[in-house]
Amino acid sequence: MECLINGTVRVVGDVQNVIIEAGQEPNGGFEGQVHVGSVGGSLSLSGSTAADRGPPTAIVVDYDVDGTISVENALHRGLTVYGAVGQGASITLSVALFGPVWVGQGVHGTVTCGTVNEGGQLDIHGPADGTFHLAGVSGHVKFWNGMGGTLTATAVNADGEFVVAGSAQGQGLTGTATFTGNVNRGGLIDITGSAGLAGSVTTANMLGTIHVATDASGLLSIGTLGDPNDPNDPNAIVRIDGGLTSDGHVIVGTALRGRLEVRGDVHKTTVGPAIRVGADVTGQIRVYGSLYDDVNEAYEINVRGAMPFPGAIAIDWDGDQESDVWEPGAVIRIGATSYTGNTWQARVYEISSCRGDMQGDWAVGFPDINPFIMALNDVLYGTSNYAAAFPGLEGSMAFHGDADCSDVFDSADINPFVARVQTGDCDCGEARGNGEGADRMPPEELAALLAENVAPEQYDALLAVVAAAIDAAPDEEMAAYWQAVYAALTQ
Ligand SMILES: [Ca+2]
Ligand SMILES: [Ca+2]
Ligand SMILES: [Ca+2]
Ligand SMILES: [Ca+2]
Repeated sequence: MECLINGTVRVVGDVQNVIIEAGQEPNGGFEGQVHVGSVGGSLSLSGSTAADRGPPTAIVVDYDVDGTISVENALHRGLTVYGAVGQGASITLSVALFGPVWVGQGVHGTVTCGTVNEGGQLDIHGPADGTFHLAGVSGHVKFWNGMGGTLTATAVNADGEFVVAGSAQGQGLTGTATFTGNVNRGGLIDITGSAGLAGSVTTANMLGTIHVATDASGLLSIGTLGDPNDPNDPNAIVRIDGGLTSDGHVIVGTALRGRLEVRGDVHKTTVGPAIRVGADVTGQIRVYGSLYDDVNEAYEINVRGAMPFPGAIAIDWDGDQESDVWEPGAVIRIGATSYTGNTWQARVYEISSCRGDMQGDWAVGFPDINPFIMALNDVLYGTSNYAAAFPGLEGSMAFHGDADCSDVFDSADINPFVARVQTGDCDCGEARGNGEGADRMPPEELAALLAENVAPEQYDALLAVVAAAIDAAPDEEMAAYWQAVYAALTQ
């Protein structure tokens, strides 16, 4: 069958061969609709589908595609397949996608698509164990029931979304997805199905967001993480809400300048270190849970470069949880140095369980005064100087600053903090952490101690904190005490 049409072609049975010739935008384009039962042969639009003309959906297939559908120019309007794209079958959208493409019952064959433009949408429902070739993603691509096939694409651009969802157990990214280009700023790869990242995702440089809503038991491999012009890029985020389980591992080929967050645990693998970075870390690796030892591996986290400031790695990043541990035997290797436990001087942290320990050495004392003043000042005045000065510790700042164990870090913690500095007491519990039990030093002595341990540029912050202590004093005696401290500091 060969015809030129301006209206609707409706074929109730199986289409064997249909060629529709249409002009190209802006002068021509296919303005009608092809509505068929199933496609056993080939259905081809040799031009583009005209934008803003004709019915919203250019091609409708009520059942399966077992042959080929091709659009040799841009698809401005929709393509709907209510059935499946069978094994050996194909849909080829040669140039670009501006409208919605919807497949209801899975893809076992091949889908090839030019750039998915802003407003363009590719939705695949049902099993997707076929082959997918996409150009750049500036619109939305969503696999509703997992992706178990092979996908190649170029970049994910700003506002582009590549989503692998799932509605049942075992659905997630179980196949391989390879992005030969970058995930650009504002671009998103989102794996929300319950199987998580069980297959692999490979990208070039990553400046946007990769999110895995459950565990990662497969491979996430990216080129550089973060903006090459920004050593510490807080907007390039790889976030795994679960753990790195089974053989789950993350490889950053060169520098890590953004954030790598594992919100669960880093478990044993059989495939080498769970986290590997090929060059320097100047961003952050945040493990919210535990770092477990893999007895078969020398290192659990391996950074081949160095970790200059502000690079940081923190285990139990979000604050001390007793069940979250850096397991003995687990090793973080940076360059030629192996770390086997908390090493605050190198910003390799197992987050401290010590209240008042603001710089991460698992003790509370004079060195904590300066960071405490800085942190409380941030809380009171909305600045973020502590996060900048102590990268890796901002997630646990409120825990450590909460010297009175009230679950809130505020001015009421000043007094108990000063008591802890004097006694070295780290713990919460009965008759502890409330500042009692420490002999209060004379206000002039405390003022001298504070002044001595606070950096000159922090002096105003110190005065603000002492003023806050006056306001927060529980009684007149304490208020008078802090007024005397303030007077001594401002003499
Ligand atoms: Ca090991
Ligand atoms: Ca934790
Ligand atoms: Ca300390
Ligand atoms: Ca508190």
